[in-house]
Amino acid sequence: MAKGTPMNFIHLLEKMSEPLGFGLRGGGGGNGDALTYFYYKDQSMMNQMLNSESMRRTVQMMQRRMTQVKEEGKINIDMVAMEMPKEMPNLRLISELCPKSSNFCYFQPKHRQAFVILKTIFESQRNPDEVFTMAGACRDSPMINSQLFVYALCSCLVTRRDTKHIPIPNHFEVMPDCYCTTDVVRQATKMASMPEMPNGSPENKMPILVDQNFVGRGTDPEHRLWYFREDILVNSHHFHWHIVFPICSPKVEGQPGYRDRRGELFYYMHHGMIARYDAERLCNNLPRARMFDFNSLMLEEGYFGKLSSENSGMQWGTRQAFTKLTNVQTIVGDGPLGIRVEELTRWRDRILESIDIGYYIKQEGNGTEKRVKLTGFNGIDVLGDIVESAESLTPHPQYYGRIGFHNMGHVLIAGSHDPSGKHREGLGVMGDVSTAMRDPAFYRWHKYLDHIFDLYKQTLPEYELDKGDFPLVWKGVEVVPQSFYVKAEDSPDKNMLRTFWNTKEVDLSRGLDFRRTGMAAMKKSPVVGMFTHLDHPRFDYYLKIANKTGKPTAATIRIFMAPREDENGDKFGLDEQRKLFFEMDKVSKQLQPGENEIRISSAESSVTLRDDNGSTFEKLERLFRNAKNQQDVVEEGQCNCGWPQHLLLPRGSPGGTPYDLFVIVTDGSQDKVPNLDRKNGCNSALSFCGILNEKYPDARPMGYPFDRNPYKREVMQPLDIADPCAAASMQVPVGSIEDYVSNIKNSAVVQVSIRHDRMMMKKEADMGQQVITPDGNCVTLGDYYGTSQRPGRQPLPTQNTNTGSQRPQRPNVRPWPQSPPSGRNQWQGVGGGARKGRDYDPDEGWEYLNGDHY
Ligand code: CUO
Repeated sequence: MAKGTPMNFIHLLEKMSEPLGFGLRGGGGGNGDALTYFYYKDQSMMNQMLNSESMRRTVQMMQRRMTQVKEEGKINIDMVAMEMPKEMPNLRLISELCPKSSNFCYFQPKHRQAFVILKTIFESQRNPDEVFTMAGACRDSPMINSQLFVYALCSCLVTRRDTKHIPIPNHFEVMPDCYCTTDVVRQATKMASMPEMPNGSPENKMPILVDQNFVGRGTDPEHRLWYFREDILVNSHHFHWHIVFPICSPKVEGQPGYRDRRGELFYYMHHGMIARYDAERLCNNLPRARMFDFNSLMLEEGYFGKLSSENSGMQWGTRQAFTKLTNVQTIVGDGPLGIRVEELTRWRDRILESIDIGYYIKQEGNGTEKRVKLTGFNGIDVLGDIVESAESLTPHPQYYGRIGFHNMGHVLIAGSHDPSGKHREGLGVMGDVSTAMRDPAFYRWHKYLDHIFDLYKQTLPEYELDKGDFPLVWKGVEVVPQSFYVKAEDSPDKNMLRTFWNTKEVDLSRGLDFRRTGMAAMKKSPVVGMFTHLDHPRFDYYLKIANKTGKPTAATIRIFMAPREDENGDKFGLDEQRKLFFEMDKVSKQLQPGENEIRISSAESSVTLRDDNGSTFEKLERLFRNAKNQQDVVEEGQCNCGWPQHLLLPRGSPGGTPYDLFVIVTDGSQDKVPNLDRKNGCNSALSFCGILNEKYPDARPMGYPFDRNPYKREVMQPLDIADPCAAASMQVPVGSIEDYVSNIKNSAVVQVSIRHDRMMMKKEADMGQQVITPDGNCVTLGDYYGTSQRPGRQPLPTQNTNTGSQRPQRPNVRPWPQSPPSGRNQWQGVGGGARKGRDYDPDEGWEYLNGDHY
């Protein structure tokens, strides 16, 4: 029987820190579904996989028990035998490069080498069954780091043509320890070890509150952005993107894993993150992010993530504010590294020089070098590879850096808190793609990279109205004046959008190592975490497009948004604002002659995940169980790539923040990419993720038209101050977005207001929901957030004094049992009361700290 099934592959990604033989996997597909138990087919394999006698005994005990349970028919169990591959490679080198218990760092050169080797081993198998057998043997091997295994297997699955249809589960379910603070992980482990209450008891499903706000206090203004930086889906999107577009992608078209316009997409996807972050900062009364300063080398913001790695057992490194970047000599567990700031600076200078002279240096196969023009359509793609990047992609590893300029910045920042390794501290969160976006330093570093890309873009000619590269005006097609607007589903008003807080529940039990044995191994209910996140009601864009060409024609509708006002409340000039425009949607439409009424739903945005919960284990298991054929599974392929739908809009502010919403309609026949198979795979988040193993589905430069300077127009300028009559016509860039669209009839702009609703949760009922705090208390959500009187309605106090907080007391706090009950009504607890010393007001970044008002 085939073993390389989608279901078996995703089971390999469950409970990564325990061997396969320790327990059951799966069971999310519905009542009566089979759970899966993987067992070693023979003793010699077990001996190779498990180097401890106690582990072997545990596995033997579990195997006997599972066989017995299956025979008794109490639980439906699929028994899958694990075999050694016919040719098992020597994994020692991988183990030396990335020891099993170290904290895997995607950007660290040695770890990356280990990643490439392991991924290549998986990719070189002949069919999915062989990949599964090899992956099964590597997964439990004492040589293989489990974080590394997840990266290598996921990246292989999306690369191989015969496995690319297999959807990858959410990384926050695979590795919850990268997304949940240590106290949450500890509480989840406690709850998992308790037997279940009788069927149907609500206690079984009571979620643990995952309070991302916990990472800092409102006394730090940067903490206002916690909901963006700590968002689980933002971080898992970042992980997934880097898995689909790994550093080791081949550069030759046609090779497995080749990614069309990969370097450009690196620029564009990260540019979108930075633009969104700046939009978020401005509406939180914070200045736009400043780029990393190569003169001072200072990281002005600190970061204390409170994350620990299950695999290494270490805390992720933390960093004090005003830490200066310095050479990273060694990383605990990985030996000497010797990464030098001076090299980073040298590579930076070479990149900037290449941009200035318009040529880059390419190393030929025979070791010679040549200068190649860095211009035109492909220039940004090459530059993206140079900036990011690694040996396989960069045109000259020695000249631009074997490690990659961008990657080296990540490692230097991740190691900046203990650069000599004398404190034996683990790497900081900047070392991994699933955690990097939590750190404010990420935005400084990527803002610098974005600046480099923009310097290059400024060397290119502007898009002109009706000539040159990709002219802006599409003759015969117009957006009908005043027809463009946006409207939320719950609002009668046009161009008024709203954001609020919402919660999302995530199954933590698939990823954490609960070591369930005995009865607890049969536990059915998941251990659920509840995250708070920004959200908005769905909205639609409306516009009318007049097609005066007299025939049906294909069009692309491109929608962007940007903050309208700067830090001082002044309206942005287009020269600055163009860098802040972030893509909201890109849609292909067939226009009929005459007037076409268009309505576009925000729920199907080209930048967001199609399903905002991503590919949960449970959802995938249900999909695989119910799939009649492979095509049903194919539909889900790559759907985990994409910006979270719930963060499509910036937060706005309680009084409303103005944004400019821009649309341009371009000629679909010129946007079309030849030989593109759009039917293949999941068409979600095309703008940021493309189509797996296909051409990028847009012929224009990414970010068009705001990736280049605005077009110029003719104005009369005085030539001589002494003679005001002496004037001449001069070309100057258009100054505002309104001026910009005034000459492009196939475009329009409207002003939109985004109001942030202080109401805590989308549904009042949510505020009454019982949750368990990470320190083990059972409370209602309303009590936890201090709004118990009228859930979700009562504004939080706006001032506080040292003599007494106005914040409502938290009634009804009762301890969650810390020990298993001996009978149904004998739950007992020793909880220590609700958390003290912090309160929750995400609106203004205020925090009420033991009576002190910030
Ligand atoms: Cu995505 Cu620096 O590339 O993190």
